[in-house]
Amino acid sequence: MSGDPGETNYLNASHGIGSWLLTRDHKRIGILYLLGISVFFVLGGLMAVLIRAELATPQGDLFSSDVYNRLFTMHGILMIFFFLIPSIPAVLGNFLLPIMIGAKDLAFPRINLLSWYLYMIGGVMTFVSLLTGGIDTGWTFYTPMSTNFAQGQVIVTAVGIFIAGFSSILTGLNFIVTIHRMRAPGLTWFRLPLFVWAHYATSIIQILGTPVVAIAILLVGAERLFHIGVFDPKYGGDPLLFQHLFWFYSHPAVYIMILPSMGVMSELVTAFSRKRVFGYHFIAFSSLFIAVIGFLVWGHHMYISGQSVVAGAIFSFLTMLVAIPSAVKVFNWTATLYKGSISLQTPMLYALGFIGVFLIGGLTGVMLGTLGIDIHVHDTYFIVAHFHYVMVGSAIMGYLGGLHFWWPKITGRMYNEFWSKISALVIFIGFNTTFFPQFILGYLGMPRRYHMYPAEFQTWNVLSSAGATILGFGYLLPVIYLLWSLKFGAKAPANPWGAKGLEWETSSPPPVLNFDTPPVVTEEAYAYETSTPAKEVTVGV
Ligand code: HEM
Ligand SMILES: [Cu+2]
Repeated sequence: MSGDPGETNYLNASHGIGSWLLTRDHKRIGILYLLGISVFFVLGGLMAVLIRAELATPQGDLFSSDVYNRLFTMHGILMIFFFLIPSIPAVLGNFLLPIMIGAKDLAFPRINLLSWYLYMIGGVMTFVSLLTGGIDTGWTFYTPMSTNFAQGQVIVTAVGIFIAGFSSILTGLNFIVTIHRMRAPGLTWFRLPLFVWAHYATSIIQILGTPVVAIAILLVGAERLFHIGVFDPKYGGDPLLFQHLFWFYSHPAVYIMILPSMGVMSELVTAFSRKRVFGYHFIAFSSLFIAVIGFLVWGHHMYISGQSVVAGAIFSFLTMLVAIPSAVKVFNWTATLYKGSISLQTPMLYALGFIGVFLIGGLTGVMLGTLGIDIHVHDTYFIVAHFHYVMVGSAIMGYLGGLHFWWPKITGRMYNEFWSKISALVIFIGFNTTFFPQFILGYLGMPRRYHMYPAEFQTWNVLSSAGATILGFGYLLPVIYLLWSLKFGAKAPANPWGAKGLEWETSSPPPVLNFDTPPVVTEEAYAYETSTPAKEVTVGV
């Protein structure tokens, strides 16, 4: 296939800001998301740096408790609703899903563009709420804090998140219809790449879960304004109802963040060990299983809310169940690596990092699922460590691994392999130095969401803050060498990694309609054994 300079592709087919802002090309929309998401990630990241600076010393000497509350709230909201949830589906999913199934675009290109606008409007509103006073409820919006006591811009933020929720729902719908209706001839369900399966499962969660949280958050706003009595006992409401509604979405939502990353993992592990993925069907079905069971475990966030022991025990059991499909995936990736011909290029470094980090995140999740342990560490830094291991460690590593894997396809340029390897390493070290000490802090009893702490906790906190600095630099590096590659990077061939999958059969960057000739699929995904041996490529500027 062609990758010749001078050829028209989706990037140079039309010019000018208008051609981007009104585009209906899923590839360009993926890039629009990439820009939006990166901005929110940087903003959320700056807040994280401020939080860790405050926590480097036991006294609250940098911010008042009030400002600190607003900081971690906005950090959580930006990172979860405006970075993690859309990151892989909206950037990589948008770009790759149609290409991977041999389609010309998503089923509803205009709705896809609308989704991006909704996302941006929601994000800007939320950020404006910060500039005009912010909110101090935590990203979880717990009542009665959020309805009766919180200061600031709860309503503006709630509406911002509500609007962005539509973006998530519409993207999910778009993906599901696309996967059902637009697969290339010969592409049966069990020939689909596992990345597509993961997005299918994610989309189900987005469609079923997001309306619940959107309405719950809207009700918080309504309760604040009109005291309608949904959450306020004074008018017949129940503050605990909010937690049920919130976690009914927000537990599945953690899988919106991790499932796409797992999908990326399946692609990376097979491509860089040149092996058919081990247990294809198990991995595909485990995604669906997670999507279903994920809706039944929300009560593990409410063990100490006063719910009955029976409810606690049932939620504990179901929580353990949901760990099984996660473990299945980890076993299958490991088995894929076994006796594979492994090459340690940058995306693979991220994939291996993912496996290590997710193991710790998942196992501590199982610990938390145990009633007794959870009661001890509830609302301590142990929780913070657990969810950062799964969300920052695993989900972002998958995102970065995927971004590096498909960067040549997306941009048509190779990045500097030396610096990308360094940054993968720095991120791994920085991440673990930041968050591992928090398990210890939490176990020792340091509560989350305080800006002061007893002096005896300082050593671990300093370690964590130092790690955060390293991590920050680690994240900065890709920004630099990826931008650099756009101008100075070597031209990417159609298939720089010698990987399998339809996306590697079209040029880099792809033509406007993805393929010069519509593809026909004749073999299963990851048919590596039947292919020519791995092409080692030197990647550099
Ligand atoms: C093996 C799978 C997992 C299990 C068994 C598990 C279990 C738990 C439990 C029991 C809690 C509640 C602790 C408490 O509040 O006292 C918790 C909290 C949390 N988990 Fe997980 N988890 C798993 C995977 C994940 C994944 C994949 C993510 C994200 C991608 C995640 C993100 C979170 C978050 C954000 C919280 C804290 C929420 C908050 O209170 O702010 N977990 N997890
Ligand atoms: Cu949960």
